[in-house]
Amino acid sequence: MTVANSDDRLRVFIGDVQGCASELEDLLQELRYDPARHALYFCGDLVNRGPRSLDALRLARECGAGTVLGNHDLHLIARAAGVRGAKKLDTIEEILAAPDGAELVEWLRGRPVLIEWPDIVLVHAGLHPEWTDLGAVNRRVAAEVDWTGDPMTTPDLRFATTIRYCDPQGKSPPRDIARPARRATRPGHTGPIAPPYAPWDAFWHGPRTVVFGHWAERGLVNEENVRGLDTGCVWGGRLTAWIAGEDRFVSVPARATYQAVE
Ligand SMILES: [Mn+2]
Repeated sequence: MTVANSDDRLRVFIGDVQGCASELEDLLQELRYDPARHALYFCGDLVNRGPRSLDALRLARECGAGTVLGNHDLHLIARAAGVRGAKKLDTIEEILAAPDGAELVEWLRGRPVLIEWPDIVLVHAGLHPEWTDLGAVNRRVAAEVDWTGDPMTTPDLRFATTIRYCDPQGKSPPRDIARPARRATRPGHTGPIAPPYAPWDAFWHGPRTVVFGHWAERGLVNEENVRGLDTGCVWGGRLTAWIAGEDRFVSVPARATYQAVE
């Protein structure tokens, strides 16, 4: 979906919440969030692994926030549809059991893969190097995805919500280097990777700025035409916002380490 410029509010983009609703409340306070002045946009993965996924989902929806789908959101949708079982670290049972759970999942299912403006593109994980017409990607996904099955079988949806490294044709590297061991990476390091593979954004040359999440191991990314906002709150890091109009980051620390770094 393309958002018109008729909204004068400051666009505030928020990284992967993953059920860290307390930190989201802290961040909104730190931002002095005012719905009349700020339009909120989430990078996806509102839920899972953290302690308050139900509250995070409710809060995002109540704020009227723009949100793109993340892999954990898709996991919740697939579990609600009964086509996937629980994973060991899942913390989304409270949503499935909540009186408004079905409604919240329905809301999530209506979120796009990409949100674009004349100057910014929002996506959970990354953009395929060969995508030129991003509106067409949203339309293709909407036409192809079967919500009664596993949405991850839709190739464009899978790419946009999971990619880290790829080659210039968008091909992923072998699995063993796609996701290097967590201990092998530090913030600012992108792991053992060799050409032709590179972080997907190596193939993005602007002019629009892409805002994304998903890559906590990489940490904050502040490069030309790219802003990466997953600073690993659920792992005991921080929850980060980027105020686009001021090109400024605001973040708050995690109140706890909710998931241990392996
Ligand atoms: Mn993710």
